[in-house]
Amino acid sequence: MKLPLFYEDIIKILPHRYPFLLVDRITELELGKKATGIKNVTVNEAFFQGHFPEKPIMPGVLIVEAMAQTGGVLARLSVFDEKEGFGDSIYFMSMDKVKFRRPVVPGDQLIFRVEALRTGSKVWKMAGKAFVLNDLAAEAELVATIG
Ligand code: BDE
Repeated sequence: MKLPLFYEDIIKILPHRYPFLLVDRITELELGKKATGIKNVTVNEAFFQGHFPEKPIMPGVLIVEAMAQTGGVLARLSVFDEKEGFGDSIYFMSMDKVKFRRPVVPGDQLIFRVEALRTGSKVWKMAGKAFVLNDLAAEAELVATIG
């Protein structure tokens, strides 16, 4: 697969659209193993209108959502089959050990690193970390089911 994956590629893999598509680019991908995604956070994000009107901070739950979307790209491409095409939809079933380590603000570039901990045809467990430069902004373990 030719990297990076751009917006036009990502919308063929994920069903998410504005204002809920939260990964701009996939820069690294090892099928069945790990992926790196990027989101450039600007002051124009819809969610900054309300979170918070005088103090723009990216909602931590959306950082985890963006991390999960990066994991969704990894899982969906990993179960791609020459004959069958993409696997069925991916649904996230649980998230554990979620930590918000530092605020994410306009101008930050978020880098999501997602690693598969356990893979299968039905259940995927992934570890995700969201960085701004070298600072850990959030982390979580994500469990998704395919089908
Ligand atoms: C958020 C996530 C992880 N670590 C730190 C933070 C954080 O600094 N949140 N700050 C929220 C915040 C909200 C409003 Br309203 C406000 O006026 C200010 Br002064 C804040 O720091």
